[in-house]
Amino acid sequence: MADKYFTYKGILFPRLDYSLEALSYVENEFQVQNDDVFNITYPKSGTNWMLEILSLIRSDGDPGWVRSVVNWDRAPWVELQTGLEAALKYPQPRLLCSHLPIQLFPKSLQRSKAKIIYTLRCPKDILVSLYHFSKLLHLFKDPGSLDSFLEDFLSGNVPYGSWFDHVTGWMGLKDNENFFSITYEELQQDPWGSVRRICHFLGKELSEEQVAAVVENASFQSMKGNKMSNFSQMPAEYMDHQKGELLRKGICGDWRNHLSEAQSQRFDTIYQKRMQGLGMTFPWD
Ligand code: PPS
Repeated sequence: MADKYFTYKGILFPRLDYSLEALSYVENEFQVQNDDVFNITYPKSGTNWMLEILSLIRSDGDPGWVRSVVNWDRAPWVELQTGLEAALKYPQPRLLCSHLPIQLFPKSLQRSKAKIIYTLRCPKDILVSLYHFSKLLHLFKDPGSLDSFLEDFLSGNVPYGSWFDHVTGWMGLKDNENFFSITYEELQQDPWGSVRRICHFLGKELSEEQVAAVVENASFQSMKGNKMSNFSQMPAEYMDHQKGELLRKGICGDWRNHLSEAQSQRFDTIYQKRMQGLGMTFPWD
């Protein structure tokens, strides 16, 4: 663990492309602008799907931008060293991504009218997705057995910390008019309605044809076939392309194919304990 990760304020981060200096700069000095749009997620919640949807909304459904510019340049991750450099050079209005828990997010958010889109996903599906991705992404430690990874996940002993803390922290903003939350499950169930709701939040109305173009060009198959969106351009230093892909299955409920009854029950016990105070229900409850 010690070799691949370091700790910043109690949260694990990969050493590759992250640093204490960049994280501290992002938290304390990065200036959020009123016209920034942030795509915020806990890892494996549908970040890249939402990035694609937001890119396509910005280009009125025209796929030209998503087919010509790689996704991490369209919406850089501010906490990555390379992403921070790109974010600082990005012309306004910026489209940015982050997996940061709220307590490490730029403090300047409090003084801004920036829009936050927070995407959530069934945490058991996140666990499974993260387990597979950890085997190919060199930034992450090999996950070991699913049993031990389950315990790491439940205790927040994974990069970006606890899913429970992340969701509890960000959902604390749910009554803020500049905050919009949506689930991966809603995107799957009603992509057209979801895109319309996102457009409405952004104050950008698209025609029915444009909404359909956003949905079509952000579909799993379209993204899988788009080298600007499927991470195939990611250098081998970061990812072992022989071992798998970012766009793995793209379905809801894959955890049922991986977790044993005992593992699922163990998850449920912790989930109920950690989520009962939030007073919210989700599609996977
Ligand atoms: S990351 O690495 O944290 O930024 O990953 P993230 O993009 O958040 O999540 C990756 C999972 O999202 C799935 N995905 C999609 N599902 C449906 N439709 C579309 N268009 C789509 N794009 C990405 C991707 O397949 C990962 O989920 P799993 O369950 O591993 O397949």
